[in-house]
Amino acid sequence: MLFTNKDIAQIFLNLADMLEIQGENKFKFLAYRRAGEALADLPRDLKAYASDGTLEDIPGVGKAIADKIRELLTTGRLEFYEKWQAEVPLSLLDIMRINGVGPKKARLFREAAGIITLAQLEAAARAGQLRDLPGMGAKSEQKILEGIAALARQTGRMPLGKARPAAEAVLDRLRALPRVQAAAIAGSIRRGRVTIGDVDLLVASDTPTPIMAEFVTMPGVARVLGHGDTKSSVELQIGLQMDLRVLPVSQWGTALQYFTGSKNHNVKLRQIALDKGYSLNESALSPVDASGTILEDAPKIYCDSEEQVYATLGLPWIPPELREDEGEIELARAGQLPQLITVGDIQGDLHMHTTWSDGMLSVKEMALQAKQRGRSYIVITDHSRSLGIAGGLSIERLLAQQAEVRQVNADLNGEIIVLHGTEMDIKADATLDYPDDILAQLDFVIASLHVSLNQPRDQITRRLLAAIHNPHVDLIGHPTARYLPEREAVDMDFEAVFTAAAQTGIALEINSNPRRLDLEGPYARRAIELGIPLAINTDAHNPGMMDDLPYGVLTARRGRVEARHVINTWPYEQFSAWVRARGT
Ligand code: DGT
Ligand code: CA
Ligand code: CA
Ligand code: ZN
Repeated sequence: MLFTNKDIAQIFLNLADMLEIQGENKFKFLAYRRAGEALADLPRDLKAYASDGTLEDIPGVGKAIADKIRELLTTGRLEFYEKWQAEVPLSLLDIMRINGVGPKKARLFREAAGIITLAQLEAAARAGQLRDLPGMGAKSEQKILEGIAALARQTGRMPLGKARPAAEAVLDRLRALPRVQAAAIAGSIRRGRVTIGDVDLLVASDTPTPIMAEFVTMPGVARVLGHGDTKSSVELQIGLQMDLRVLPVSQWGTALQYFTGSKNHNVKLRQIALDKGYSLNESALSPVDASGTILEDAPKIYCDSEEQVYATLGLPWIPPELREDEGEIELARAGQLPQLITVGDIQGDLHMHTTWSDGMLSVKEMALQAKQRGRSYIVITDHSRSLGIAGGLSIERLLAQQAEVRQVNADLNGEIIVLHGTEMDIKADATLDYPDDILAQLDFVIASLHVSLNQPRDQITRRLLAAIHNPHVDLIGHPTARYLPEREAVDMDFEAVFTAAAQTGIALEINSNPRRLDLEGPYARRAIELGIPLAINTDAHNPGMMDDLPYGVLTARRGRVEARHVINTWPYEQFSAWVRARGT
């Protein structure tokens, strides 16, 4: 049995739930949960860490957890997990996916009513058998049924590119109301996660009532899940849950910090606060005594900015994209936070399509659109000949296109520099779609996977290595080829691919299309650690897609990427010298 990192992560997350249901020591189950979250995000195979002997360098992985990972990798089993499954069936964990049902309720349903599956719970609720259980009632029974229905409607987490515009639209609406002093998106959207569970909105105002009233009645609301003066929740017709909190502007800093998360980052900040004699929550820093009890008479510290929250804890402000408790607090404390890249750093766009293949605009129109958005150079990279469905270019058409690009470039007279390239397919048999003598005539060559994405790991890896080792190829486009939500990343040997990329000096792409965001943050971080150059491109097929650039930059920031790591932040001369040095 072969385990992916995500499989192993899930085992630890399940263990955390199992231990919590059984009322085990909090430190134990939190440790498993923390490890599970860390493992799901790792840029390398756990096998590689195991063979390096570096499992315990992973944040959240100590000796006990490392032993369990090794047991899984070597035997394909984990005795400890099997023992726990005998105590807490996996089907019971499903019950905790219902909104409002945590480990205590799951345990209650099982112990008092023998319920261990969602179906049994639904049947019991319909039969009115839950309302008499301790702490339950007719109303909470109804909530369970609603929760089960909501679960069935849920298609899982929503891509950032869909959730963020929806959140911004609501925020704009709320900002326009009277007496709104501040408004922001918090939660996973602010941190730039690729998929979003629910939207967390914050508004600072001294008049919450009309703001909440607008929120629960605005167009697009399918259901009101809660309506109060400090917190309301709605479910939108597009299947997205939104929470809104309204608070006094004097507490803006603590609230924004708290609701931005992540939870793990906050847990660590709270510990730092305690060490300094404060209890930190969403409204204030409250002085505590040695036992951690809040001193009611001592004055609280209210923070109207996040900077003040971090400063009170002796830290510089930490960019939201880094707040995952993956070492960022230690970096902040040491004064070593990276100078994260910003959208304004991007000068060129190295990947875009025109009507020559499957794009919407001509070469000249794309150039003008890019210029309008402040780009100073672009590369036209249409699809290559074998990609028939996308109108891939034969060699003759590729050369004809080159003549057009040269003409447009001359016409634009330096207003924006337009280069000629290709997004060449890496074919299923690991050959490239154009011969070397043709590639040598192009200004810039991207190679990408588009077909036969379900091939086994060996063959996918072989294809990528073939492209990386071709001296004419400058960039691997969207390296894992994932396409949210329907297509997962290809199965590849990251270690081999990244090692080869580091050796040949080829660049890897962070594709800004919100359905791709590929490479994702943890991989981008690994790439720069190995000295691999990156490029953040839009892959625009129409002018609107050029506006996706912020998603790519957000993803890069999650990977701790700085402008200097990204070849299209460089001025044209520097970029062009880099390409020439690669021998294209
Ligand atoms: P999501 O919604 O799954 O994409 O992820 P988040 O991070 O937006 O999580 P969410 O919506 O549950 O909570 C928003 C933030 O609020 C979270 O990042 C940190 C904070 N928060 C929520 N619940 C807790 C909690 O129980 N403890 C702590 N420390 N923070 C919490
Ligand atoms: Ca959220
Ligand atoms: Ca939330
Ligand atoms: Zn493309």
